Amino acid sequence: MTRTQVAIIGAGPSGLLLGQLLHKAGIDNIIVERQTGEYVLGRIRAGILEQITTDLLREVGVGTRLDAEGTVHHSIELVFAGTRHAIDVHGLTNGQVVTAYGQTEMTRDLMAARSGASLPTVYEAADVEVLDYDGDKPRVRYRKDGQTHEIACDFIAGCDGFHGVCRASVPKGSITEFEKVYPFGWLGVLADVPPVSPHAIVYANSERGFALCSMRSPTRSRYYVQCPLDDKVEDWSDQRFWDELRRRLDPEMASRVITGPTIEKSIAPLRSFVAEPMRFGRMFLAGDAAHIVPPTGAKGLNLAASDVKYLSGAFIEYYRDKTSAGIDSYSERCLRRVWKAERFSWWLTTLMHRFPDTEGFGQKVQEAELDYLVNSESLSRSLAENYVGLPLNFGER
Ligand code: RFL
Ligand code: PHB
Repeated sequence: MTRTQVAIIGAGPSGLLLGQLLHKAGIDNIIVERQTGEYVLGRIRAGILEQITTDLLREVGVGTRLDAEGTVHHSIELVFAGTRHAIDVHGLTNGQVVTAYGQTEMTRDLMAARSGASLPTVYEAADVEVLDYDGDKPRVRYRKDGQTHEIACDFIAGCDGFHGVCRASVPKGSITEFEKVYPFGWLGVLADVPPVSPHAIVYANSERGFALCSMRSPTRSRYYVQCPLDDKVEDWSDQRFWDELRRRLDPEMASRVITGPTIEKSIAPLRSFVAEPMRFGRMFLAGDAAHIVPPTGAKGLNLAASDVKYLSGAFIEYYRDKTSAGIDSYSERCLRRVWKAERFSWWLTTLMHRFPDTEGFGQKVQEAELDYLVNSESLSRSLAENYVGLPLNFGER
């Protein structure tokens, strides 16, 4: 049987970042991942990193490419009722910014750092099981190459995403789940075309539904439009996508959209979800394994980063200072921050999307709220400070 201090399930952003933070603190860890590394890298997802997340990446030594290739955004733009308004995020938050850097790129950098330091990662681990985390000697069991393997550890970190095995292994009576499923999805495309706005991320409310324009680099763009949940990617030719996107923007911006062949197209459902608590004996959930936000607020990946910051701190305190205070407060600390991001993401989703009952009145109320928001410094600041991410110790005494 192999032994390690922390067995991490999942090599997504939370598992990889946690592994790196622990390694920097001299804590052994093994990552067990169901997929291949290429598969993990093939998932096109998030793009917007809060300063907390970029600081963590630099802290673990993977900031070089981020600093060279990431694009710093000082503002976001809101489009509604055929007009466009900038929110000066930088100015409203004492100089804070967000950085556009694809989740794929961040994952690639973390994987390279991990293999560069010869840290163990088991890819293509089948039938992963988390065992005995209620007691003192947790274990992880999996199958690979026709054989059963076991890892003995002090702690298990469940970084295995929404469909992972860790949360699913907890008895139903010990966990409470809160969920809201939205009656629409996002159709996203990636294309090697210059972004419509190199300076801002554009969020559009329109009578035809929501649209989002995000730059990944000066030559690569990510666009989304709200679509019915039962739509299939095959229903959306490139031409149909670009036409629909333009119809949802203000006329001047629509005329500036540069189109081209798409290199990825996918539909994602929108969901809010929180599981409480995030600790079960010696097993800790982090990232999407514990909570999901609709992507409107760009918070999912950033919450994964703040969870593992708290969790690595708790493990460091346990091994170095011989105290379990951080471990004991992990769930409560995370959930406080998680629920604020849940609230923000739900609010922005509700404000920007067309719901089945939006109709004339609902549309007018959304436009009135947006008009109030862009003209009220206090509301604009509230949006901006949530967008860049609340401080890690926000509200703590
Ligand atoms: P992940 O990325 O799902 O990784 C979990 C890993 O665990 C593996 N796994 C298992 N391994 C072993 N045994 C098992 N039984 C396993 N089951 C699963 C999986 O293969 C996988 O490799 O979770 P993690 O690390 O917590 O990271 C979370 C982020 O991926 C997620 O929150 C973001 O992508 C959300 N998100 C966004 N977040 C942002 O902060 N900013 C954004 O701009 C943003 N945009 C987005 C998004 C998510 C989107 N989609 C498709 C859901 C845009 C979209 C469209
Ligand atoms: C992205 O670039 O994929 C992106 C940007 C902002 C969001 C969600 C996704 O709110």
